[in-house]
Amino acid sequence: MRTSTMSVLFIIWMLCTLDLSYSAPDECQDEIERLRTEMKNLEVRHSKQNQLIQRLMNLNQMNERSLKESSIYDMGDKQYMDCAQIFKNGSMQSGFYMIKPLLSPTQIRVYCDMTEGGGWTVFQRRSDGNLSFDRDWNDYKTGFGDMKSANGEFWLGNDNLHYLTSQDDYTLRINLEDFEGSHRFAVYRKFKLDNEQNHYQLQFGVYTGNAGDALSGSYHPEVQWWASHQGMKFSTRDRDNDRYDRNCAQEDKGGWWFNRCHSANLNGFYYRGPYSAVTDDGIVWYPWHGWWYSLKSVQMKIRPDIFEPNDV
Ligand SMILES: [Ca+2]
Repeated sequence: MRTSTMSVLFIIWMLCTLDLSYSAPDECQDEIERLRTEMKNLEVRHSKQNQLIQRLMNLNQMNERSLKESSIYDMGDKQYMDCAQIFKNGSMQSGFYMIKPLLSPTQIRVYCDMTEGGGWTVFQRRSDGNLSFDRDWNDYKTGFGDMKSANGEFWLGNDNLHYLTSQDDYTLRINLEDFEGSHRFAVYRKFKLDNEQNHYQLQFGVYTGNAGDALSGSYHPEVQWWASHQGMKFSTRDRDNDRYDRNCAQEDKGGWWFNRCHSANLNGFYYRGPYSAVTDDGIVWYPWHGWWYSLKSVQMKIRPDIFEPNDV
């Protein structure tokens, strides 16, 4: 379109110069101006159309990705004990899968995160504050939340976490994001939950990462006696197993392995960044942003300590 307009412009200019057909120079000049304007308009339209095409292509890619990640994959009759086994079997797409941990009486639906090396069974996600995590013992026992959307918020359930972590040594990875777009992570080896009779008591091993070691409180040895979550029992607003004379879960608005009370409260109330409240009840990871900053998103996931994707 542009080339043909330019060609016409050139021909008219030649005719004007040679004065073969246009007797009046003004008419000739007018025609050149008109064509120049038309050419500019066409260029603007062309550029706008290109931008629109690019936006549509981006949107299409996003939709495809979101659809894939919220897909529920049917693995047939074969049973898998976790997402690591599914990954090793060749399924490398993140999404929902059915697994059956050895001790579990039934199959359970889990979100498998096949990024960051793959094979992660996700057991907690906070992403937008749509879901309240201020829930009772039974909800935390069985699990709750959105197990259909790619970015839904949920808790997989303490029974399921117990089943999963008693069949192997598992590594816990916690991914954190703040409202300024920064990302940090914390990794703990040998993450394990005891059973309900023992109040889902928490155990974990060595820390690595760049978010700070909130779970053990090693960032500040003097606070460990009241802030460490090592060996703590799980508490909810209706089941107080903490070491505090009042009820941490009630005051801090979520179920967790409270001490007196915490330096990590990832099931806390969804504020947006800095907050003020009676207690430090936000989504807190103390060594990174302190007690008075509530994080934007959290993902907690596990994978066997020894994970070699090629070892099928
Ligand atoms: Ca108490």
